[in-house]
Parts: sequence; structure tokens; C-alpha cells
Amino acid sequence: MDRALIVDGNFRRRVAAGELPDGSVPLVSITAPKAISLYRAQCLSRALDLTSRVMQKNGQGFYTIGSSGHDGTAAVAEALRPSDMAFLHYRDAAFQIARADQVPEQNIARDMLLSFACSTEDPTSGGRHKILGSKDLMILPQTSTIASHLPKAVGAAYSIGAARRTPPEHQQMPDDAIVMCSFGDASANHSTAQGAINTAGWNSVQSVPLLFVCEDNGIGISTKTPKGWIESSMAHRPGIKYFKADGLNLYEAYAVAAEAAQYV
Ligand SMILES: Cc1ncc(C[n+]2csc(CCOP(=O)(O)OP(=O)(O)O)c2C)c(N)n1
Ligand SMILES: [Mg+2]
Repeated sequence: MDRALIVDGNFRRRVAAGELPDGSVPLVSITAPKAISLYRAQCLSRALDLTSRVMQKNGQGFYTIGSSGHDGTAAVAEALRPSDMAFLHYRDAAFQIARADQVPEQNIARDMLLSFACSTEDPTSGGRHKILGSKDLMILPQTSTIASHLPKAVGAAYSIGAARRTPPEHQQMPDDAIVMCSFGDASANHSTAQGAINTAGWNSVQSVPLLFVCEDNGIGISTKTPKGWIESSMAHRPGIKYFKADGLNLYEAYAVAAEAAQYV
């Protein structure tokens, strides 16, 4: 059995056994119908994980990368607007799918399957690589070179203010648009990430409306992240305000992402 099947089997077993979260909901949170639609985005993300492995086995797909466990990014999408530019971690399929629900005339499952197949019709990479990204969704495609997208996100956030002063660029985004940039816990240690985070903090006296989202699964391939490392290294940086949420709790993830987005 491959890893995606093991994850799926565990999920089904625990749901069947009624091992569900306690369901406590913060005061500011999503409605039940919205929670269901985010849950559906998460399910599609997992179904695509499974399908990509089947396609690979059949020679219909090549590179695969799982999004299971990073499903909470659907809540981050819900906390933002589709006009907020996103530079995504390579595991954020749930974010892309949830955002597609906010934009008319999207066929996100088809688009993502075309990318898995490296089809020339893949709207994101034209068949060059399996990749997340969409012009309609303001999700800029990234390479899988970890942390390489953080400096770009800092530049994009800085440029929102500059664009406002340079017609007609200012028409592309709302005045209060922000940029979101997600990355893994191990990626956070890359010098490229450290430089970008430092630049964002240093520049915070000017306008850098940037939401960094670190998805801490405690590991980078086979290298464990020391317990508490992300919080202790990120919580006290000048110019940066730190928020923390349990990414496995949809309601909490939404409430904290919404608070952080509001702050940004
Ligand atoms: C610059 C660079 N160095 C090394 C790698 C190889 N690599 C791929 S994923 C990864 C670890 C990423 O871990 P993390 O950021 O925690 O993300 P996760 O996969 O756990 O979500 C590494 C080192 C890479 N892709 N790019
Ligand atoms: Mg990790």
C-alpha cells in the first residue's frame, strides 16, 4: 500500500468509529454550509492525492506530491479573497480548490488532473510540470525549490502600494489587497526564507501587506523539526506579528487566519 492509501484507510476507519473532533466552534467562525463546502474541498484534495498515484502507476502521470494533512489550508482560502495574491506551498491543493469555489466558471479538478498528466492543455504549466497555480485564482505558479517563493511574495506585497501610485496597475487589485505566502516548517530554515522574512519585518515601516503561513507538520522529508522551533523562532521578530492555530481544526484555522488577514 502506498502512503496516500494508508492515510485514506486511517481516515475512513476513524470516521466509521465515530472518532471525530469535539466540534467546539470559536465565536467568530464559518457557517455550517460553508464548513461543508470547505470539507468537500478537502475531500477533493485527498481524492486527487489518490488519483495522482493511480495515474503514476499507469504511466499517465509522473511526479506526485501529497496534500493530505495540509487540508486546513482550505480555511485560509476562506479567510482571504480571491483577489489576494497567493504564493503556495506545494502541498496546498485544498487552498486552491477552496479558492476555486469563490470564483465563477472554474473546473479545478479537470485543471489539476491535466497538470498531473503533464498535458499540453494544463492551464498552469502547459505540461511542463505538475504544479499548483492559476491566473484566474491569483495563485502564482511556483517551482518546488523550497523557499524560493518567499522573496517573490515579499516583492509582490511591497508592489501593491507601488502599483497604487502607478495607473493603470492600481486597477488590478483592491486597495486593501494582501499577499499570502505559505511554506513548510523545514523550508522556514532555508536562508532564502530567512532573508525574505527579515526583509518583510525590516520593511514593515512601509506597506508590506503580507501573510506568511507556516504549515508545521514537524518534519522535512526525514529531518524532524525541534519541538516548538517554529513558534520560538517566529514569535518575536521585529515588524512581524505572530498568530498560531491548529491546522487540523477547521474552525480554529479559519478564525485565526481571518484575524491574521485582518491584521495584515
Ligand atoms: C532548495 C531546495 N533544497 C532541497 C529541496 C529538497 N526538498 C524537497 S521537500 C524538502 C523538505 C520540505 O519540508 P517542509 O518545508 O517542512 O515541507 P513539507 O514537505 O513537510 O510540507 C526538501 C529539503 C528542494 N526541493 N529545494
Ligand atoms: Mg514539514
